[in-house]
Amino acid sequence: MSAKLVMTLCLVTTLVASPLSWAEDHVVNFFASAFLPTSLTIEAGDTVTWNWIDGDHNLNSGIPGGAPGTNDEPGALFSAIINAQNPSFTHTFNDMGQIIGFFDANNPVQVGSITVLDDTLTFEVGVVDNAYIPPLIEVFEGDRVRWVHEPMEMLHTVTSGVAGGLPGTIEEPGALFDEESSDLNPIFEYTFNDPMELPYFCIPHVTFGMTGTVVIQDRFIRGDSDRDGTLTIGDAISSLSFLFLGTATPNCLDALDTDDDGQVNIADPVALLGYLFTSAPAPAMPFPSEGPDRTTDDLLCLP
Ligand SMILES: [Cu+2]
Repeated sequence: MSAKLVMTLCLVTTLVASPLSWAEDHVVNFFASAFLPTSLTIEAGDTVTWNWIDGDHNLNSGIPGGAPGTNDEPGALFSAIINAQNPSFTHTFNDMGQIIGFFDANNPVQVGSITVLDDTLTFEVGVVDNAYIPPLIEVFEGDRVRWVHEPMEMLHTVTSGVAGGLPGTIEEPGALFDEESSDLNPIFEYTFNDPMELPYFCIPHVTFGMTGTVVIQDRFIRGDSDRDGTLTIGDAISSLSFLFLGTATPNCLDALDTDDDGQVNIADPVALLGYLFTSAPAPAMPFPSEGPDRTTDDLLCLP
């Protein structure tokens, strides 16, 4: 079996495959006294290129007279002269969930906007009966968790770390948060931006086992087994090595699950090679950009 695979791989390797890049480029055309389109919806990591067609333009991010210190401030994120000599300008948008304005300072009635989509979610955990329900929650970086105190329930805390956790580590009590959960403070929400496995506990009731865990997973590209940001034959080789040569278990098994069936097996590198070298379908989401896997399975993506 594995000898055949190696032969197949050797054959396939002789085909020259250039790494593919997944971020999309969107184009705005600058005419003499207008640009088109005036609004765009893109994903984080995408680029927008402003292209000169005619006229003399002074492209600025923001809105005319926008508040200083905000993204509305003219030129806060980018500014560029666009004319016959400087016919194009490209900017990459990396921050999710924002609406970024742009306008032509030479003709400030010309305004446009770019919406960068947000694919994060908010999860809820109940605080009731000396327990966090559910006690284990798996999210992706950028997601929020909201702890909701049941009315009339006794006072609890939502405290990151473990009781007696080592100072200076993520287990130190309150290193990230230490909030009262009570009728006076019924909702505590926290945004998780760093992948990790985070324990937390209730100070008054930890001895009754009132503890919980938030697993914050890394965003990934499906099929990108070696986590280098592009899909190449190297990803198939890395999957096959794990499956058949006994190399270490990757931290992000989710990325290996090309066909998103919740299992990592030979079908995954086969699907990947099929996509790269034949007309087989592309991997399921998250693809082609990095993102969370919202389908339910047992595979995790840890950093
Ligand atoms: Cu408690």
